[in-house]
Amino acid sequence: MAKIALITGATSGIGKATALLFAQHGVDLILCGRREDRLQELQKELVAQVRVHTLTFDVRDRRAVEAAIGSLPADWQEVDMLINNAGNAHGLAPIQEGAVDDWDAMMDGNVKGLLYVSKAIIPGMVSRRRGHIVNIGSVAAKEVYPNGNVYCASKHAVDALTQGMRLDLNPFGIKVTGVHPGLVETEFSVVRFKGDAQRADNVYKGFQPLVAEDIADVIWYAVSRPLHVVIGDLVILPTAQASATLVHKQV
Ligand code: NDP
Ligand code: 8X3
Repeated sequence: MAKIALITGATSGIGKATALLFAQHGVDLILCGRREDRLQELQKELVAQVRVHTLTFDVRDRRAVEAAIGSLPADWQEVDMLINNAGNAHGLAPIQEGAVDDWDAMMDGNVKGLLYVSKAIIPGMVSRRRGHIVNIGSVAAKEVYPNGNVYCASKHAVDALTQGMRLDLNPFGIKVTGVHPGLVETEFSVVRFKGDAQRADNVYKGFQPLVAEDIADVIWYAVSRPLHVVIGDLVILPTAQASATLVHKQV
């Protein structure tokens, strides 16, 4: 029987690329996001390859998360792989100038949203004594950069939760992996800069950034290891990037 993966943030970027790659490997997919039109488009594209079920919800809305995952039909409930990918940065400002709404969006989405989804999936994995959780952190989970304050805090929390999950779920044979990308050209910066495409483009000028497929590749590598192997933690950077703050750009 095909394995089942639930991917949050499947409407774009890393989540979408992961869905496309998993489908090539015959993994049945539960695709989640807020933009229902995109989920339906992706479902149409993939349904010839694998079974696809879509769930439209905002990860920040605890009741919506519970209702959506609680609504899964019986033949979708045994989730083998949870890819906690949904998340974004909102704004890039010094702490004294940051917008509280942006802080709420990041802490509620990147941290609490990941927890709500995990809470809905983990009990089934525990009772089956198997499963794999992949949390998408960031280089911002490992380092703090100027003006990144709350986004970095949210991703440091993801890193801590990844480690905590690995400890607590260890007796049940559940694998937990942290995937921490550097600069990946997706819709991420357009969201961070609130639709300012020019400013977003500038982030990736002068060097070759990662693309979403690079990270999907790493996620697939992690989930396709033999049963006795867990990839604990991976940082993936573009070759031009040495740290959160050092990127070699050609001017
Ligand atoms: P995108 O903006 O392209 O994708 C973000 C995805 O998350 C979308 O599918 C979006 O779906 C979903 N999402 C965001 N907020 C919510 C929410 N409140 N509820 C439900 N879904 C939500 O960015 P990326 O693909 O780059 O980002 C994916 C993950 O990778 C994020 O966690 C990000 O922090 C992380 N990351 C990104 C890096 C980069 O440089 N791009 C580097 C390191 C980590 P929808 O809007 O339809 O709800
Ligand atoms: C996304 C990469 O450097 O903008 O997590 O934080 S960065």
